[in-house]
This record gives sequence, structure tokens and C-alpha cells, in this order.
Amino acid sequence: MPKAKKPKYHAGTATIIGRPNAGKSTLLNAIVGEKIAIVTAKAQTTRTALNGVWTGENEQIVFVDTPGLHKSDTVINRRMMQAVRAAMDSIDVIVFVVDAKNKPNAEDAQAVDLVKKPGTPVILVLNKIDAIHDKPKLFTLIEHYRELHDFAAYIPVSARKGEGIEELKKAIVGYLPMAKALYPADHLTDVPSRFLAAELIRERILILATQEVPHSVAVLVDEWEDKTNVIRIAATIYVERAGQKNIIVGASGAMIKKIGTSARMEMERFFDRKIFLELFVKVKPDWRNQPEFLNELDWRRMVNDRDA
Ligand SMILES: Nc1nc2c(ncn2[C@@H]2O[C@H](COP(=O)(O)OP(=O)(O)OP(=O)(O)O)[C@@H](O)[C@H]2O)c(=O)[nH]1
Ligand SMILES: [Mg+2]
Repeated sequence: MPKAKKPKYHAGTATIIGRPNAGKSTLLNAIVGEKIAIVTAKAQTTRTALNGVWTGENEQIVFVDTPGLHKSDTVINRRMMQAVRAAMDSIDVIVFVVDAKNKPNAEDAQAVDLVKKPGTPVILVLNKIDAIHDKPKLFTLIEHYRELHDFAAYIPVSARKGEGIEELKKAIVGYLPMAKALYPADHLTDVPSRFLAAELIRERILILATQEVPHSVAVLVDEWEDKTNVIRIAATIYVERAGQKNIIVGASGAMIKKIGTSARMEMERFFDRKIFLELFVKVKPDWRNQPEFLNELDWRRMVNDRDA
């Protein structure tokens, strides 16, 4: 009997791009089914490009989440925009995410201009449709965006509720070349565990310490010790001014305790292990303009403990 023909395999990379707060990281997490990227209501939550792999029956898509498109004034902001541009190189599809609650304004039009790239299809994702009750509004919105660019597809989704994700993956696969899988089927991300842990701490700070700290906070994991029953993690939270340190520490250390407990619970869920977490807070004036410190924060320079 002749052997059944093997179905053709498609694989490639899709970069997720959009303005701050559009829901790019929420979308990445919804697609891969794990929380790889941190999500908060604050703009410019994501500071670096990071990938998440989705593997289907006969296809694999490597998604890359990126920082929101914004003006660059500090060294860190310039690096964030460099990361976006680099993540647009040698890829198969651009997934341009917009908040469907808003009509496109001049800044959205500028963002569209940035993603127009000859030879690379751009799929428009209209996110947050769970917050739109007047559905015909979506058609009007699509027409507005169509005037700005002839997108390869227009896909309404709710990243938060996981709606429209299948349609999006299908549309992307249609633009992928025939190729072998780039990663083993169970590979989730290239991002090392110690970076994910630091990001979870930063997320808790952005959510809990609401006063004037978000852009001034950086987190580095200093120690990571895998013991039989527990992972022991020591991390430092960097801020730019003494006043911000006071906010993070809180009265009698109440805030840092809250941040620590909340981050530890998130980590235990993600790593599926018991975590012992120690946190320190340091003032490092103007760290956002210090290239060497920014290198230290870059996960590509860290060792991947998770696969070790
Ligand atoms: N209602 C609703 N809110 C959403 C949806 N997706 C994301 N959000 C919310 O939008 C806010 C921003 O989400 P993020 O995923 O952090 O957005 P982002 O585009 O990655 O933002 P930056 O990293 O700052 O560029 C958060 O409060 C999310 O909970 C959605 O489908 N529906
Ligand atoms: Mg993000």
C-alpha cells in the first residue's frame, strides 16, 4: 500500500507591533497559553522584544512581542525602538495591533507608516472587541484603517477573552513559507527564567505602587538557586530617586512586603515550584541613560537557567 503523503509543514516568524497599551503582550500570552510577557494598564510596560512559540499540527509560528511605538527621548527609549525595528527584520508577517475602542488618530497613522514594509504582509488586529457593544462600529473602524493601508487581513479579537485567536493564527499561517519547525514542539520561549522572574516583580510594582514610579523601575535577579523543594531567588529593584525608594518600601516596609508576596505567588504559578524570594531596593540615579546597566537588563546576555 502506498504510504500516506505527509502534510506540508509551514513555519515562520510573526512580529507583534502597535502603540503602547494596544494589548500586544496580552495577545502573545493568549496565543501561547502561558504568561510570558507582563501586562499592566500602564503604557510602555514591555521594554524589550521577546518571543513565544506556538506549535500546531502542521505549522509553527514564532511570535515576537515588542515595546509599544513611542517617541524616544532617553537611551532606554531609543533602545526600545531599536528593538522594535530589529524585530521587523527577516520576518514573515507583521501583526499590527490596535485598540478597537479608538478611532485612528494622527499617531495611529504614523504607526501604520512605520509598519509598511515592502514584501512583508501586515495583518491588522482590532483588539479589545469585548469592550465594544456596538458591533457595526467595527466595520467603520476597518474602513478607516483600510484608508491608511491595504492590510493583508483584518481580524477582530479579544486578547483578554481569547476570542478571534484561531482566526488570527490561520491568517498568519497562510503567509508562512513551507519550512521545518524552528523549535521543538514543546519549546515555549527563548527568554531565560531569571528574566521572567524579574519581569514578574516589575509587573507587581507597576500594579501595586501606583505613584510616579513606573518608568523609573528596573529589576535584576542577582541569585537563583535551584534546591530540591524550592527555588531561592534574590533580586534587586532599582529606582532613580530616594523618594521612589520610600514609595516602594512603604511605611514600615508594608509595600515591599506586598510586592514580594504577590510576585512570589505569580512565580510559583509560572514555575510550578515553591519559591523563596528576597527583595532589595537600590537607588541608581539616571539608570535609564546608562548603556552598561541597560546591557545588564538585556535578557539576551543572561544565561538560560531554565534549560540548564
Ligand atoms: N478589554 C480588554 N482589555 C484588554 C485586552 N487586551 C489587553 N487589554 C488591557 O489593555 C492593557 C494593556 O495591555 P498590554 O497587553 O500590557 O498592552 P501592550 O500593547 O503590550 O502595552 P505596552 O507593552 O505598554 O506597549 C491592560 O490593562 C490589558 O488588560 C482585551 O482584549 N480587552
Ligand atoms: Mg507589552
